[in-house]
This record gives sequence, C-alpha cells and structure tokens, in this order.
Amino acid sequence: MKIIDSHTGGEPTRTIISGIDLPKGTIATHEFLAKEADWIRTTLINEPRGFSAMVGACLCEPDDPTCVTGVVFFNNCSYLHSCLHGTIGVVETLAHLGRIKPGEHRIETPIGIVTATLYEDHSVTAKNVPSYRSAENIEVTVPDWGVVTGDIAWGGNWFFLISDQGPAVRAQNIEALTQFTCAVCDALEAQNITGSDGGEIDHIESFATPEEGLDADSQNFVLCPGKEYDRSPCGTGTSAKLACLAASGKLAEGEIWRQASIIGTIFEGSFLSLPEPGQFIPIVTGRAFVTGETTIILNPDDPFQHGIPTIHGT
Ligand code: PYC
Repeated sequence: MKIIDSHTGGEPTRTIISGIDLPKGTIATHEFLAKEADWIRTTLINEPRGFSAMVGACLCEPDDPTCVTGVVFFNNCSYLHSCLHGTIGVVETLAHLGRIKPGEHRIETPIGIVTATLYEDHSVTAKNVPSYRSAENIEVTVPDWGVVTGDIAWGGNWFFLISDQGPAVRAQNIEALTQFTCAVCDALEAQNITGSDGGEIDHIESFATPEEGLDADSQNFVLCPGKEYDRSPCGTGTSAKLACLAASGKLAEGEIWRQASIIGTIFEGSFLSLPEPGQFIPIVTGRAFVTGETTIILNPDDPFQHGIPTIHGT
C-alpha cells in the first residue's frame, strides 16, 4: 500500500493512493472499509505509524464519472461523513502525483460532491455540500461547567457551535478546551440532543475573537470525534459557522469570513444562498503541503502490523 502525507493548516491527511482492492463508489467503499477492512484505518492512523490527530483519506473509483476521484475519510476512532481540510490535502496530493492540473475538479464523498478548484499557487477552494443551521441557542447542562448554549449546524458533519463560553480560545488552553468540549459532547449525547436528522453531534466548536496579530474574524477550537482537536480551522466546521452566520444575517452572500484555528492557521470562507430557505453552499479556501511519500510494510510477525489497538471514551 502506498500513501502520501500532507497537512492543511497544520492538520494532517494521510492519503492512500494505491495497493488495495476496493469496490466502485464512495458509499460501497465506506461500507467495505467499515465492515470488512477496518484494519486499513488502524494500520495508518494508530501508533506506531500514525498518531491520534491523523486523518486518513482512501481514494476510490467514483460512481459519478464526472468526478476525478472518490474519497472516504477516517480518523482515530471511525469514519467521517466528510472532511474539507482532507479534501484540500487530497487535491494537493493529486497535483503532486501529476493526476490533476489547476482548474475545477469534482470529488465524490459519501455525503455528496465537493467541487474543488486548484490554483497555480496551490491554494484550493472547496465548494461544499449544502449546509444549514438546524437549531439556535440550545442549552445543554454540562457537569462541572454548568449550562452551555450553542447552535447546531450541518457543514458536512454535525457541529455544536459555542461562543465565548468555557476556557478562552487560546493555544495555551488546549488541554482545558479539550476537557470542556469533551464534556459538552458527552452531555449532548446523554441529553439526546442530535442533528435534525437524528445524527450524532460529534464535533464541538468553541469560538472567540482572534488573538492579537491574527488577521481573522474569529478563532476556533474544534474537537473531533476520537477526542482530538483540529489543528486547522476545520473546513466542515467553518462551513457550519458560515451557515450560522448566513442564517442570522451576520454575513452577506459573497462576503469573506477569515476563520483562524487554535494554532493560528486560516481558512477563508464565504457562502452562496440556495433557493431552499436556510440552505447555503459554503466555500472554503486553504492550502495543503505534501510532507512525505511512503510504502507501508505489513509484516505478519509484527504484533502491531495493524497498529496498537486504542480504546476510546475511557
Ligand atoms: O476540515 O472538515 C474538516 C475536518 C473534519 C475533521 C477534521 N477536519
């Protein structure tokens, strides 16, 4: 199996480019990986090859022939509906391999098609799937933290978006922010608060004004499923934020929103309105860098050939 590593705003993407037999289409590939070949995820993400913040991207033949590739994303605990920092990483990886040139490319994911534009300077703009805010000012009682209020939005994953509550959104508070957002995530589950389709809210975003010196409108800390935080501003999280800003009239169509991450990296966002009320297409721009090319060696004598098993939620 051959992989290419990249990072987008500091968040890693490990893309499988060859060496495994997969069914056609992202839905079938997702099903195959989750049910029959989860060892691929643990091999690439778990130690000793990976680490818990690593996100994997498995390329596959798309069902839709207008797409340049299909992709299924996964992380340290499971499979992601979508991932935009990962999509930007995949586009840069395909460019590195010479499989695509600057221009527009359609990418099939299990939740729909993302249209990515690769520019000469290697920046990438991803036009996301339709996104929306499903609920506003939801109160959740969080043990040790009290009542926390947030919005629920879909940006390709389900997010709970919190502003100016809990620890200050600053890099020196990453441990406290992780504890706070994990407690919020557990409380949402315990109180049966879900996305409007009943989907689990497995990403928690905490926002504040950006630290001095950052040219951004907002800074975030994003907890991902698997209890790791996103080093990038999180593309689907930025999409959820854009949907909330659009729904509340705080950002006009086409206006730019600069979202900083907890480590100070930036995605630029805007949105297009859809005819359906409350539905928007988020547009997110970022840049990825390829950091390595690797052949994975699986040795049956190695007790950790498929990674050291991890136990989550303990
Ligand atoms: O950029 O959408 C994103 C993302 C999701 C999880 C980690 N990154």
